[in-house]
Amino acid sequence: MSSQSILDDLVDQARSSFAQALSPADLENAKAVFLGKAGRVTELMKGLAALSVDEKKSRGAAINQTKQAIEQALTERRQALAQAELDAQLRAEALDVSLPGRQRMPGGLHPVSLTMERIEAIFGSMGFDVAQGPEIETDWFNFTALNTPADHPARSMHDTFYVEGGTPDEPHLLRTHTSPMQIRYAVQHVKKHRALIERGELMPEIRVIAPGRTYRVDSDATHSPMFHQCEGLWIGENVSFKDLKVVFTDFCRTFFESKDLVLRFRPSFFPFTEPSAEIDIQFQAGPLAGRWLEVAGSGQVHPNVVRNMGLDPEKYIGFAFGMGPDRLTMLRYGVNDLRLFFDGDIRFLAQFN
Ligand code: 2U9
Repeated sequence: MSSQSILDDLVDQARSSFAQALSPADLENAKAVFLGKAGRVTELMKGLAALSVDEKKSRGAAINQTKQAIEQALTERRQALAQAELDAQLRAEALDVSLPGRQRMPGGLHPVSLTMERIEAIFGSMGFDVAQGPEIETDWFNFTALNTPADHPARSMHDTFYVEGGTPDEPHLLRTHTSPMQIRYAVQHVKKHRALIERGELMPEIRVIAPGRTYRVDSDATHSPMFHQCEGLWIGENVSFKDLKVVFTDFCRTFFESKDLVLRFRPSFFPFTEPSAEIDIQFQAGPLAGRWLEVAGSGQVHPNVVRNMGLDPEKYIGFAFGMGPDRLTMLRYGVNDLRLFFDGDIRFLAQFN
C-alpha cells in the first residue's frame, strides 16, 4: 500500500467513525482517536522525525492535508449532529397551529325549560300569574286539601316518595303534582282579600299556573320518577267550563302553532275536580295529523277543594287543568323517548337552541 493510500484510508476511517457517533460526546471520543495528543495523526507527525528534509516536506504536507480532511469531516459531523438535535427539539415542541382553539360552548335552555317558558308566556298573555314553591310538601297540601280520600292509592308508598321530617298525622313527601302550590297561592289570595270577601264584595279572580318538578314512584320509557307538570287554576264568581274550553283551545293552538287544531273533552275522574275531563288534541296537518293525542286533564274544581281554599263553594266556582310539559315537548319536537330529556347527552340537547 502506498503511503498516500494509507493517508486516504485514514481519512475514510475517520469519516466512518464520526458517522457512527450519534451524540456530541461520542463524536469528541472519536475525534481523540484521530486528532488527539496520542491520536493517529499525531503518531504520523512523530514519524516525520526519522525522515530526510525533502521527505519531511512532501510527507508533512500530505499529513497536513490528511489532518485538514479529518478536521473538515469532524466539522461536518458536528454540524449534522447539532442540526439533528435542533430538528428533534423542534419536532418535540411543535405546535399544530391548524388545531381549532378551545371553544367556549354557548349554553342553552333544556327543551323542557323552553316548553315551560313557552307555557308561562302564553298563559301570562291571558292574565295568569305564575306560582312556584316547595317540592317537599305536607300531606295536607298535597292530598287532603285536594279532596283525596284517606285510603286513596296515590297516598301509598308504592306511588309517593315520603321523606323524613313529618309526623304520623302530617307526613312530609315529594309533591306528586303542582296542585299544592295552587292551594298555597289560593289561601294567600283569600287571606289578602279577607276583608273584602267578608263584606261580600267582588274578590279579584284567582288566575294562576303552577309549573315545576313533581315526583312519583314510576320509571319506564314513558315515566320518570321526576317529571314536570304545569297546572292551572281559574276561580271566580262566574267561571265556567266554557271558559276552560276557550282558554285551553287557545293555549294549544298557540303552543303548537297550529290554528286549526281541534280539541276533544273526554269524561274522566279526578278527586279534585267534578265533573272532570281528559283533553285530547288532533292536528289537521303534519306527521301527527288525524290522531287523537291526550295532552291534559281538567275539570270544574270540586266544592270541597274550593272550601279548603277558604272560599264558599256556593259563591265561587272555577276550573283547573294539569298537563305534562315533558310530553308536550315530545309532541312538539317529535321526540319518542322521555329518557332522552334526562340523560344529559349534549348532542341531543344542543339541537334545541
Ligand atoms: C287545584 C284544584 C284542582 C289540576 C288537574 C289534572 C286534572 C290532570 C295530569 C295531567 C298529566 C297530571 O301531568 S300529568 O300527569 N293532571 O289530569 N290536573 S285537573 O287540578 C287542580 C289543581 C289545583 C287547587
